[in-house]
Amino acid sequence: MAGDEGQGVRVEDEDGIRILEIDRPPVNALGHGLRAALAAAVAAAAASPGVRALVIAAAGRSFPAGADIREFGRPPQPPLLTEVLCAIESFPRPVVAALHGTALGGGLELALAAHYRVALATTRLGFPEVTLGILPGAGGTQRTPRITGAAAALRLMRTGQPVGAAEAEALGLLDLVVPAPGPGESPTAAARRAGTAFARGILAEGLGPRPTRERREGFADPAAYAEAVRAARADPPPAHLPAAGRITDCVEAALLLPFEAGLALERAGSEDLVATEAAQGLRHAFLSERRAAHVPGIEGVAPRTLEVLGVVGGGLMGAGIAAALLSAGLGVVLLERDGEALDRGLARVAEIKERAVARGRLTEAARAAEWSRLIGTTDMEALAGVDLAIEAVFEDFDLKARVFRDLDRIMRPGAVIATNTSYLDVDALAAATGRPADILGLHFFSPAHVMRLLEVVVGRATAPAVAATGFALARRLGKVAVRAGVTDGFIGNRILATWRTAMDFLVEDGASPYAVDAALRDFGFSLGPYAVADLAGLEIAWARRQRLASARDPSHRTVAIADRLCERGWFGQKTGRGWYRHDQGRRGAEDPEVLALIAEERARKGILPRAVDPAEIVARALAAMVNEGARILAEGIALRPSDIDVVMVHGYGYPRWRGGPMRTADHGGLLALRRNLLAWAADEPELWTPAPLILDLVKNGRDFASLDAG
Ligand code: 3H9
Repeated sequence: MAGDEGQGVRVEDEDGIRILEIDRPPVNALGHGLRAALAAAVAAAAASPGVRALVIAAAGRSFPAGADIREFGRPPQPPLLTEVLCAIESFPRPVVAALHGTALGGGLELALAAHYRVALATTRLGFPEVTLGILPGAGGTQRTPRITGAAAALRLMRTGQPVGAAEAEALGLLDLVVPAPGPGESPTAAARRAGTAFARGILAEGLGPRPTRERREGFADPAAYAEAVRAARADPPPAHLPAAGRITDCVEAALLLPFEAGLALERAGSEDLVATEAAQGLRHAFLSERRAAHVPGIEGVAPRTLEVLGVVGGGLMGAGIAAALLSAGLGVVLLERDGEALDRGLARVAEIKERAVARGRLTEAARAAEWSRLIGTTDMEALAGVDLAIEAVFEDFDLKARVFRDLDRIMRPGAVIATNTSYLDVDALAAATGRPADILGLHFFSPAHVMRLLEVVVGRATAPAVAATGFALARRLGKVAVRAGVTDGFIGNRILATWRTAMDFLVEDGASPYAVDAALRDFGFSLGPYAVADLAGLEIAWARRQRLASARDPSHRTVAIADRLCERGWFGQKTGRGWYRHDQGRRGAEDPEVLALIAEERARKGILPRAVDPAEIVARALAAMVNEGARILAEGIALRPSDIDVVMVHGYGYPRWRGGPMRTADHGGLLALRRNLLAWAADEPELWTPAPLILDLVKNGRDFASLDAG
């Protein structure tokens, strides 16, 4: 953006020290305009003989959080970040970087191009590039190991996990860590002050520039260096995620090649990787998650205050929700119908916390603090004072409506009532109360303390502040929230139902459920749909099929195999049998009796099984998801295609590196999708008739991504 030229860097002088303060909200991403401004400011400082030292700091919440991800995949606009950083490194007088917030990716590379680094104790530093399918492309792979050696550099860059300031100091990445400021001073001002004081000290000591490219501490033990590279090579990433391998090559090159040649290798790696399908998909996933947080109509609307929340039902779901709320620092009142059920519910919460302690994710003291915020009760009146109550009782409309009526009677005006239903009509539940504007759906995914997705189901009457409260709660819980409208199954479960129908048709036609799961695992799902069904339990979908049976068009094809399993009491893992046998190990073994039962069903319907190859399984799974996704979009149930992608990645194990089904459809071309749908619709029109939106997009030469922007 040419209009950005010269903007984003504030220049101030203090006793011969020039302070460059980067100011590009929200996270000071190093986009083109900012790079140009920084390059110009550095050049101007170099040409000013009165400037004895340079301090690079940042305004707002953070030192740069990296390159501007939105620019990736477009033609690079000069100056390149790596060029700007080389200019900083060769600055003729000392350069100090003053860090606060999150110095990530290109931001950390900027810090490493400075000669000295100072940080607030609360700063997080890291190279998350690998999570975007790329490598640190502005000298990070060459400068970092010169300071830390190969093992730490590889760990930082291949895992993408950030480290705190103390660890970064121990690795040699920071020269000084200063305490975070008290309430009287902003982190920005504190970091700037620390950086300037450090620069003054350097000048007083007569120290000069210390270019990282000339440092050698990290090369002190070449054998250990080579061993770390060898160990990384012995742990190769999957073929579709090549970034970690290229990072290893670059770190190896740092020791073996001159600095400039190492930079050239890094540059080539960066250019190759940014164009890979994985990098495109991961970038799409990152940006989609952020976009999902922007919901028209509630932007800028203040959420209601949340301090103590009620959870109705201490089953697996309710206990998981309670555990998540406690982790977020909230108070929880857990309600069960009798003492025994309450004991079981509390024991479930305790077990979750016990596992967290055993894994070192929670200290004993923190657990005790969390436990003191939890009240278990069998008296509904105990929910009178909560700010928001989430019902997580059995999936039955009448039961949930009764709970809603009771909550409505007891809870104070202005308090929010939420349902965790997976399928039921949130508008009808709201109508059971006298406060429909205060009702919403909060659809957690199981296990609720682990899964990051939350569908915020906004009903016809839900007030904007109540919807905003759902999003605020998700943020507090560290979850990714997606707005969904009211429909059977909302976004995710409605797509799942269609996708499962398509797979059930294939199984009845000749594929085995195990072949379906294997094909989708090879595509990148962590689990196939039948393994997931066993994990979640088959009974909820069974109840739903029974509920919808009377409304079903009798001319439509139905597959009864899952009903046959349920009739035998095979509900999945919890009963030891489902699609798989679970008596020998967690993963489940293929079950010849299930295959026999499928064969019986085929015979009953006179279906001659046909061969189904993995490519067809994947093509039909994807087409079913995308076709249903397109209908959901047209109905306004999902706001944008990328929201559907977020739901499928975070709630259903869709491979993140592919971005999501709508993106995969764009990638493969909507024309090919339309061709498949039309061909399959000839036999099964109720499932495969293309959604009008897909036909429209194809006709106008557009793709789903073109709808994301709006
Ligand atoms: C890189 O640096 C490559 C280099 O090696 C150089 C190669 C040549 N770009 O997450 P939030 C936006 S790769 C553009 O909600 P939080 C985000 O979209 C990069 N925009 O806040 C959102 O916008 P909006 C390596 C970015 O407090 C807003 O900032 N760096 C970028 O929960 C707030 O974001 C990374 O991978 C960006 N780099 O978390 C770090 N980052 O308000 C990626 C953020 O319009 N970023 N935005 O919706 C993060 O991990 C988190 O955003 C962060 C803040 C921890 C910084």
